[in-house]
Amino acid sequence: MIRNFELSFLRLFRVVKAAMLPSLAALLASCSHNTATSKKPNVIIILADDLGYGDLECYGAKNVKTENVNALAEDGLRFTNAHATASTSTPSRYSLLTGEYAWRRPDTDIARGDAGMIIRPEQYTMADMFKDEGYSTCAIGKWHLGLGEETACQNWNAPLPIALGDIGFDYSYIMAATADRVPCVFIENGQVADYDPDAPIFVDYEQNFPGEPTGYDNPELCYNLKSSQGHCMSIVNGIGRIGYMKGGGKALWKDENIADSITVHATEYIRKHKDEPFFMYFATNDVHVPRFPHERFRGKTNMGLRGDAIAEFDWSVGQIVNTLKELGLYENTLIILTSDNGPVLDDGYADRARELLNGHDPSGGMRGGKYSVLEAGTVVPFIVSWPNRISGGDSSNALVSQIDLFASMKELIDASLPIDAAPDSWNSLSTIIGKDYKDREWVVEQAYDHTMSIRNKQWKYIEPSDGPLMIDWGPEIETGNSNVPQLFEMTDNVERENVASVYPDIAVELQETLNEVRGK
Ligand code: NG6
Ligand code: CA
Repeated sequence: MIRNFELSFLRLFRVVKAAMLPSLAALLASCSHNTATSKKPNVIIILADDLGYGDLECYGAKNVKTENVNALAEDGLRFTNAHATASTSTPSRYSLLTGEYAWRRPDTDIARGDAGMIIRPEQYTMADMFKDEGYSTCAIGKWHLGLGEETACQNWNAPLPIALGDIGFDYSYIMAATADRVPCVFIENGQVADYDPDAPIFVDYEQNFPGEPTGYDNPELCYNLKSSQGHCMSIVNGIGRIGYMKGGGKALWKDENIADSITVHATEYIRKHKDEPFFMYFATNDVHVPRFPHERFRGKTNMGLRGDAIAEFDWSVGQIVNTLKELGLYENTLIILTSDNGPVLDDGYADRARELLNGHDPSGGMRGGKYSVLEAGTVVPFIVSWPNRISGGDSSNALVSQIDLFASMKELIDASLPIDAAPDSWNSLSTIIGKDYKDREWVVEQAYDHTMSIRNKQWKYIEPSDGPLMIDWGPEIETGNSNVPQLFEMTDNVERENVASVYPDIAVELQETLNEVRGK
């Protein structure tokens, strides 16, 4: 553990006390009438993976029942113009947890399973903030932000020298990267959970281990899911993965049990910490590939594995909410349910996601999807519930961004931050909890190839880029790239007609704002 006195000492000096004026948090606390409501709220971020704006019933989906998410939206506030900062996982999650745009750093693209820790112990995270304010903190589920000191140098058979405990999480039970990347084991507090000493774990992203089967050589061993693209290296649980791995034994996960494992760890955590404020980062594997939901969700929808994975996600949400209700914690828990990026259908496994849509539109009518700079890449479901403070049943069309969650949570708990923490995060608590409907001045969006866009409520500008018009390695997704500047009027969140030549001043102004944000 690097977290030591030196760091805390430094932080102590770097800390600047929050504003002189009473904060919204203080005002909220002062108008409460009993201790139950003035107690610091628990905070849970439920972060789905690749869940599109149109994938939930309360956002218009017809082919899947998402009653638990619907109920959360009924009790809270449903946003219709909320953005992730990037249309892929690693940069999106990096921004959310650090309050810094991922594109400010060169090493935040989709991470390998053996990536070294991208957020280093010196960097102040949202979890650090909650911890410093007396919260218990945990991360459960998909991580995808690297582990250990250095890429490709981890010893998976011993405690990792640095892990989530060094960036503010008291407890963690995570998948190192994604379900389609090795190592296919859970890591609990920096070491492999259920470690099997008879099956030491080795991981390599360059070459296979002698004698180990791969999806390339032994496709017949991919009995659970076939690849449609890539995913042909090591085979675990009858599914080909990205990266080579050997060993694992009883520690290897079964994909059909991932939702159960992480959900049980989350509900257990809530029970254990019911008497103290807690912050939980609950990042599901659903609905990322390989989609392989438990058999009790099979056939719940007419959309095959992808639809059934949405049903499984909804179940996880229900388990968390029911546990909170049972313990009397629901009213004073602020839940933010959202997704790391937009939807994709065929993302490298032959799960027939496209063929079985049956009229479903994961992107909710927007253009593009995961990976793209178009709206469906980053406009995500965003539901906020906190019965003590939010009366429920409302929706908000305010333009909001996940980058602002850090500063907004700071306001919520009246925290002090080191001076250089969360540099890109702005406080929008009042909008997030529905006290107002103020739009963010602009949001910046990053595509997989780093094409950037900036939009405000009325206009969206996409920088010129020489990238392809469609993703050129598999998923059938429009990128939004063009070699000329693009400007769209965003009346219904759809990029329809490029009007850059009709309103050149607006295009130039947005490009200048983007340059300023970048050059900051
Ligand atoms: C791509 C993978 C895709 C998914 C994605 C990351 C292939 C062919 N495609 O490279 O399956 O893992 O990376 O998704 O390997 S994310 O949501 O974690 O960013
Ligand atoms: Ca994702």
